[in-house]
Amino acid sequence: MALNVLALRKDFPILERETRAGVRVTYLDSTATSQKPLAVIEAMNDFYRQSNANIHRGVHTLAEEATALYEDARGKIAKFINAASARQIIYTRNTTESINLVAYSWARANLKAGDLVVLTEMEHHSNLVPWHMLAAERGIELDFIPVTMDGLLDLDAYRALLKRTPKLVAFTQMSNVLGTVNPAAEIIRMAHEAGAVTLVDAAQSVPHLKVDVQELDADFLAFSAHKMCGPTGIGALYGKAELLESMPPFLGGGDMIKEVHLRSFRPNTLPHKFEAGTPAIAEAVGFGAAVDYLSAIGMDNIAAHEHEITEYALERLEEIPGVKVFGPPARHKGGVAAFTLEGVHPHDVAQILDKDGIAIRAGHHCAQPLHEKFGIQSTSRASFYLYNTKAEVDLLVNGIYKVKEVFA
Ligand code: 7TS
Repeated sequence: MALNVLALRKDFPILERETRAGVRVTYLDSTATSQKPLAVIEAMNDFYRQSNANIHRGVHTLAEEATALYEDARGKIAKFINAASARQIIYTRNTTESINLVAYSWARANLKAGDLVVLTEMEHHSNLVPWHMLAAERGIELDFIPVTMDGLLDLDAYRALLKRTPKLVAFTQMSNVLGTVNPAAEIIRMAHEAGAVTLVDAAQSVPHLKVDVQELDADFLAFSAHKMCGPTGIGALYGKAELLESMPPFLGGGDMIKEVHLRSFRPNTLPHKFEAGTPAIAEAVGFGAAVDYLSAIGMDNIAAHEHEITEYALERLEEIPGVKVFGPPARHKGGVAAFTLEGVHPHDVAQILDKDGIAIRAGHHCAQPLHEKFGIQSTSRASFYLYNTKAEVDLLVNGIYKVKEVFA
């Protein structure tokens, strides 16, 4: 079913906004964060107007209501990624915190000096730096699945890395720069055959593709609400129950305990063991509303729409003399187009486009090693979501021609 994009755009009040007089925003930066539909804004607003109280610690009506809303949202998120149980969804602040939770809790309990962790060359800094920190602290070794010049993972090189029996394979399901959608199920199957645990950075996949954690057989999977029409300040870590149960707590404090004495404590059961302190309650409610919103539209419909826009965008961008788009062809790719324009700094491209209300990002997009691999410092990046149209791609392309005129 084709999306009725013009109708659903009305769900996003910010898309009506003018960034300067008479210039309506063309938002092409959803890879950084998505816009939020009214359903999410109103769910959070209603929570504060109607049900606000702290959770898990009151018997009064508001506390019970707030707890139920917080836990209902967890159930929705579990169902959205087909987790077997809501206990396997840990609320965190974002993907970054989810990955750090695995690095601090699972990895510190299970990895020792000399153990190998396999990452890829296309990782976001949030799936690199926690492992650098552990390497410095513990002496674990890191190695990387190379990225080919076409922007794909080199699976033969991966096969060779697996012979060194890594303990963990942690990789992004979709690159935030190249847009590459990696063959996650295959990567996980190969890791398991070699005896490794897997961690999927799903920050860019869960918002855009149907992700089924049981079908993938992922051990851990991390994502953020803010990239999937939900609020900032909340994300999730999915984990296999036996792994999460065997792991020590991450942060200590209220809510994550069963009992506390002056000299000891007993941790709580899942998922509370990993949720210390008052969490982001209204944000959890907003996260649940975002999942409802995306589910009602259908992830397959969203993915098909984005594919159509991306195919069109790549075709139009590649027509522009001096433009080089990075990453694989559209069939291997989500809605991301990172590019360079010959003779013009990526920041200048973004700044000039902003004058026409076109919002794209420029920089290394927190994937500096990937840019180094391609011998560049930065790119301009347009990214697409369910609310973007081909007309917006045309605005982008016309804008780039204007940039060329400025620098001619
Ligand atoms: N992993 C990937 C693949 C990402 O794209 C991002 C954010 C993260 C992890 C971290 O997510 P966070 O919610 O914890 O910040 N990516 C981007 C981006 O491309 N531009 O801004 C943020």
